[in-house]
Amino acid sequence: MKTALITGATSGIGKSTAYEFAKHGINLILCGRRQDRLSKLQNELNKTVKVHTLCFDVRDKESVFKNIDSLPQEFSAIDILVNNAGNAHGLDPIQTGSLEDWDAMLDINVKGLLYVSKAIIPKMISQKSGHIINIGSIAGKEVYPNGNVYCASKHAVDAINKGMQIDLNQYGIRVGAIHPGLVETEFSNVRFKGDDERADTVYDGFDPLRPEDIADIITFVVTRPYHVNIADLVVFPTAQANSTIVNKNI
Ligand code: NDP
Ligand code: 8X3
Repeated sequence: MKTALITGATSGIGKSTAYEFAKHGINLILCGRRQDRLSKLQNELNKTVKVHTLCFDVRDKESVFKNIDSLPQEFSAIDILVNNAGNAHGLDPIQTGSLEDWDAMLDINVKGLLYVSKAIIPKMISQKSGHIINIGSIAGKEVYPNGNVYCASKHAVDAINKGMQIDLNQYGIRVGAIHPGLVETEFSNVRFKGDDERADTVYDGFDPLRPEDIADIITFVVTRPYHVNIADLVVFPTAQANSTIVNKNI
């Protein structure tokens, strides 16, 4: 049986991926900052697979390494890492963007992903196998108005994904990124700092992706035969053509 560590498992894409992996018999290490949600998930999913939870902030490098080093023996071999934790903070032009928002996006989406990866890659190298899925975004392929620093953070994820592919290939480790377009999760609620009305308008008038759609694709990617590595994948809702064109009410 395989074991997967999923960051950002308390909501959205990460949470749906936990459910989908459980259906496929993949044991789970679920990570996030909200212990109540982690405990609830553990209670539900441990009827099907073994579940361990780790409550830490990916920005806190000491905590990242301490938590991953503390894994019990039965969870210490990690076959799959889903680097999913992340968010946008704000949607402002570069001239008025807030330093706190910029720090949050670069610290979580880029440095947090790197810390978690650094804690796990040595295990995969010694196993001579492993699979890292990096959750990027269409914002990592294109830059859109007011997206500036969020787009920069996701362009960094795209570059890190490619760098991991090059450096880890010699160890038999699979690496790939999935870059979604608009997925209805708590993403916009976080971006707009709890302004749920504004968040809802992002998904008004068209059928957005659901977190289950991305979880289904992640599961497809990790269940390919070992000689198949899906390296890079952009996924849109049908109504979305690129990062700025969404055809509403058609
Ligand atoms: P959600 O807001 O629903 O989920 C974000 C997850 O990240 C939560 O589980 C949250 O857990 C975790 N997280 C956030 N900050 C931290 C932190 N500092 N430390 C640890 N965990 C953290 O959003 P999505 O599911 O949509 O986002 C998941 C990923 O998908 C992100 O990387 C996002 O950029 C990407 N994405 C999303 C798209 C969308 O349209 N929704 C499109 C393209 C990419 P907790 O708060 O408990 O810590
Ligand atoms: C999330 C999708 O278009 O809001 O990464 O940047 S978008």
